[in-house]
Amino acid sequence: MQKASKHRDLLESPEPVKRLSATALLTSLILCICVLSSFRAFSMAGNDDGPLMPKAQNGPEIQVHGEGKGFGNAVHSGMYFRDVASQAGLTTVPHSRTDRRYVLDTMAGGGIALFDCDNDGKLDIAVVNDSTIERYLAGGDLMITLYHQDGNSPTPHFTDITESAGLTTKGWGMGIAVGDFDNDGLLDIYVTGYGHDVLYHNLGNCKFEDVTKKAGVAAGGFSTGAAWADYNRDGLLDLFVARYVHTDARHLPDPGKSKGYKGVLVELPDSLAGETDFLFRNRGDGTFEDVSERAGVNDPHKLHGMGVVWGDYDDDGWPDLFVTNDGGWNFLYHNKQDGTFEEIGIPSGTGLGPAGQNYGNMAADFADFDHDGRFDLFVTRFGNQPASLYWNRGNHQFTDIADKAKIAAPTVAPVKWGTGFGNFDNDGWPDILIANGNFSSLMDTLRDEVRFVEPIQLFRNLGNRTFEEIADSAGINAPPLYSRRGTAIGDINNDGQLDFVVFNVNAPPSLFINDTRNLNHRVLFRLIGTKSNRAAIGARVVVVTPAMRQMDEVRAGGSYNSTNDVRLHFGLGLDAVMSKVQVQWPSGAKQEFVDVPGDAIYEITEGQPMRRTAALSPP
Ligand SMILES: [Ca+2]
Ligand SMILES: [Ca+2]
Ligand SMILES: [Ca+2]
Ligand SMILES: [Ca+2]
Repeated sequence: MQKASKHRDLLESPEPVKRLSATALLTSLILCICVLSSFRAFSMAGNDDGPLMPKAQNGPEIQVHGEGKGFGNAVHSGMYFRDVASQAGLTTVPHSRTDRRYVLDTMAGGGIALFDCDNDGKLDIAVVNDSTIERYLAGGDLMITLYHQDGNSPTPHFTDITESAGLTTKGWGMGIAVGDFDNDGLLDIYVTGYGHDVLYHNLGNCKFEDVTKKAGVAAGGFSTGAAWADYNRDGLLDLFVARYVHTDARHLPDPGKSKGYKGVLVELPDSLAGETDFLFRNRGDGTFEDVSERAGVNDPHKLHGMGVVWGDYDDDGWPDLFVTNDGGWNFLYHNKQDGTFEEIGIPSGTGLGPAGQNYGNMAADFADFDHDGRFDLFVTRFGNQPASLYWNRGNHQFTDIADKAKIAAPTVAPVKWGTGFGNFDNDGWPDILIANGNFSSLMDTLRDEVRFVEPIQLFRNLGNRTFEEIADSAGINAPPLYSRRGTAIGDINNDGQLDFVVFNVNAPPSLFINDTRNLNHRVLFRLIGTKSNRAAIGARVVVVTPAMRQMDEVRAGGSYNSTNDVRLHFGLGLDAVMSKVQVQWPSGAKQEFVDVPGDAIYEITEGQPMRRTAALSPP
């Protein structure tokens, strides 16, 4: 009964829809009259089964709506991590600096990708390289560093293979999205950056070719977050790219002539004009078509785009798109199933802060953190602004419950960048990782400002829609600390426990290996599409155990300009066997497996039996 009253309590939180509507209108007036018109359109659509309530044609029938169920029977011992980056060979130092003055250098760099570049079953690591204005003007730096995992010892080992891999295009990198655009079974790399982006085609054995020109996806300007998804469900991955502000590296303003920030001479993005965003439709012949405008996702308001994540938040089988904007409302693009999207950020409740604030949004991730069968959304932000946990109430409506969930207060102060849901202790409840750090070491001259180097935060999901911050006790903030940016989550040493890599400004990345010891079972699924896109981006898996029902989707791009392991990981608590595993493929095909033992890594090829590719040692 306690559960039911908690649920009711959330539903009855003080008139979230009405309050948001009023603030939405106010903000809209200030921002742009266009928002007002989209708000009206939504209000009208809400009265009938209009464009916001599409009927699924080949959509999923997997529905697991119900109450969040508390802890179930999982074991909760402390989590523990070790940063093993230097022992593991992650030692390449980027060309960068910390005393950043211009928007261009305060915002550049940040992306991390975890992906298997040669299909040997072990995750490799791509780090987006930073640069400096001087180096960029002299031709720039290699856009990424690729570390190949080549060790078999208990501690993983990597070697920098960037040059031999052919990843030699220079520029100034920002973000990374990994997906198999040509369905050849090899993951390809898209790197965003200032000036131009790069598409690297994977030729096999971690060798790559720059195919940007032929593909037509250079974008230009100042690209930030990017992510792959098959938005029109033709079996080919398409690519969304957000862009930030217009700035010219050759004609930067004199920061001495701006008022700076509290006396520190830094350029701030608020006064800069923004740039539009791109959606590139995959034609299937190695080229892409810019469909941004036709699809309604080109951002004519030119808000300052940052993070990008795809997720089917309304369970209609069509991938929707969330884009965070810095100093503007977030875009929630609902996929209308006809090649177009409807932007419902503000009316859905995901556009603004809990009281309608227009925040400096950074990164976002989807997960059904409370097991009610709907994907919720987490958003990180600039300093002095709380993170938001947008709880999905269904019917395209979200409520920010970060305060009740005990996430708002601890996240107010730091400048928050990378984030991701991951079940780090295998209890089945997705936890939340946040990487922090102020934008320039020049901020350290101000007494009351958050530091350039800030602790990482890890919020353990308590299973009752509240969280507890445990990063320090989990060893994550053992020195040395860095100014953090992007995060990528995945099981790097294939032991069934989620590890993560964090981008550090002006230093090699950190590699946090998860050494948590408990009795919880777990499972990983690698999905391979046949009719669907081969990397199975957008495939949904529902895992049912006696204690709980969980779900997740395969994504290719998220966090702050980063990409997590495409394998789906589930903690199973004390249940060693999954009574049901359901797969909903982007093609519309469905598969169901029963009585599947945990403690294994499985491969599921669309339309074929599940195959165990590795056993995990008993917990
Ligand atoms: Ca490929
Ligand atoms: Ca959808
Ligand atoms: Ca949920
Ligand atoms: Ca691991």
